[in-house]
Amino acid sequence: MPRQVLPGISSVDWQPCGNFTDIFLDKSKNGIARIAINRPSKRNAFRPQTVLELCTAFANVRDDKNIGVVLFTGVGPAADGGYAFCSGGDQGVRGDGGYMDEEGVPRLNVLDLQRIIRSMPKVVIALVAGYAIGGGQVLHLLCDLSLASDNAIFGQTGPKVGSFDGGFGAGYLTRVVGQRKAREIWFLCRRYSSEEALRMGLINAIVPLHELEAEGVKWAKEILKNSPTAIRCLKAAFNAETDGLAGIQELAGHATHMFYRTEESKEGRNAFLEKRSPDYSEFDWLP
Ligand code: S0N
Repeated sequence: MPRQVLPGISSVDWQPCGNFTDIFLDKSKNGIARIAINRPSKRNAFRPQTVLELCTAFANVRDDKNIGVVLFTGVGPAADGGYAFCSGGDQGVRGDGGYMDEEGVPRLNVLDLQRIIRSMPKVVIALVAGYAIGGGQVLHLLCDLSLASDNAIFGQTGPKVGSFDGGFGAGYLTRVVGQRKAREIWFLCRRYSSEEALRMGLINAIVPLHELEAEGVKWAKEILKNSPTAIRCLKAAFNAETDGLAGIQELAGHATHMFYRTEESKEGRNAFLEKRSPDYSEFDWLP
């Protein structure tokens, strides 16, 4: 029996992977992975250990050539009935210089996680049930697509709790919802319903809570019918529009990756190994 992450019936025979304390990583046989923060009693707030495990799970999925789409979510409901995708950094372990790990080292390692989600050449779909607040709202923002249940609530608390995310959390949010709305979200720290989130372009669709995972699986299956290389390059292209040289590096890396597979590129490698001059004469200078 696959472990339950969200309410509702899932059509996927999830296989548990890895040995984690704060998260679940499950994979299906048909190209989908599911990563879930498993701290419902804390509204799925992340501590350094949670982020470390999320980085490990996302890196695992990135390196798995059988996986094309990741569903990213939070386990719910909590014992008190509350739901959250993620409520941001765990304020209980926030020290003077960051979030304290087991060794007492202050960390902001969620920034590493943000970059992994953004740059991995697979599609990440956020499934938001309940709160996506603070650093949790930023994590949801960085996913390629976002499906929210009708009970989802989005917002920032940074200026209330003495923090802010001036990276993707402000800059990329502005690209998604525009300058006026982004400033409103951060300056006023209001909460927004899924209808409001849909209207401002923060999410792709609203789904009844009990159908959220099934809808995520449906979207994943549609994506998986398409060309992995086209999707990979498109994701990098969307990132390149905002991410400067780091974004161009991603897109160019994919181009090099594809070039390696051509006869033209192989001629250069073969000539070097055979200690001769390369002969590119059969390759056209196409317009
Ligand atoms: C999520 C909220 C709205 C849920 O309210 P609700 O349903 O009424 O439940 P509660 O009773 O409030 O909560 C249930 C239990 O969960 C605990 N809890 C909830 N959120 C957190 C949290 N973030 N940290 C620790 N514990 C949490 C509650 O304490 C409660 O437990 P008990 O019953 O034991 O008391 C509501 O809970 C809420 O508003 N939560 C806080 C949201 C928040 O302010 N989050 C932090 C925002 N900041 C960040 O995320 C920082 C991000 C970051 O790391 C970063 C990244 C880049 C650059 C900078 C930073 C930076 O450090 O700022």
